[in-house]
Amino acid sequence: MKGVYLVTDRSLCRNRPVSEVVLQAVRGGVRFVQLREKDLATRAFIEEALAIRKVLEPFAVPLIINDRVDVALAAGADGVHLGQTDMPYRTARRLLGDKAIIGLSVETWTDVEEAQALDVDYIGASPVFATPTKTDTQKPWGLDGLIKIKAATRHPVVAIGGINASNARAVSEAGADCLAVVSAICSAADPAAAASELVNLMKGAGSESRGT
Ligand code: TZP
Ligand code: MG
Repeated sequence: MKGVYLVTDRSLCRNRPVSEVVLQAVRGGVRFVQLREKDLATRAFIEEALAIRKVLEPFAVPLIINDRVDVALAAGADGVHLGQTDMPYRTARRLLGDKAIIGLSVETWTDVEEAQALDVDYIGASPVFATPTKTDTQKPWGLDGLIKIKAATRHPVVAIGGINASNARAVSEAGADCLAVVSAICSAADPAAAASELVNLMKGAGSESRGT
């Protein structure tokens, strides 16, 4: 896993449909999309997931569903992202199969250690920085925490929380394989441009043209 990872939040999309923001984001180079819906009824969530899946298909960008294994199955999504109080990883794997992408949030050092025994596809270091987008979090990892996680884990690391163009490079250099963002893309006037800026800020991206 490598690249910019969009996590959606309809309330931050400035009255634009989530599908429109997702389309712009993948045009700008986003490589993974997680549909995160905390308030939608199950049926509406499935319908939304099917619509986003259609948007992503031509780009071969995987659709990952936040929390809900049932919605992922019903919509034929590519995987799920699980928090520490969601369905246990092994149960989700059994239900979704070997090919599914399953990510797991790590909020404490114990979470990082326990994830070593699980064949998750990535761990989500959450949050890297404090963010108004999600306030019910544990203590932010900071760049130091991220470096420590990267050194200890056998899994790809997806960093999330307070990431934007001003810190993307530093987060990437601290070892994040993916930069996961909500507001930096969802709330941007031009989500494609915002995505493309983040892509270019990732370690190794465009290094020749920047002369670094
Ligand atoms: N999980 C940890 S922080 C966060 C989530 C879903 C929100 C990140 O939002 P933003 O706007 O990119 O800081
Ligand atoms: Mg969750």
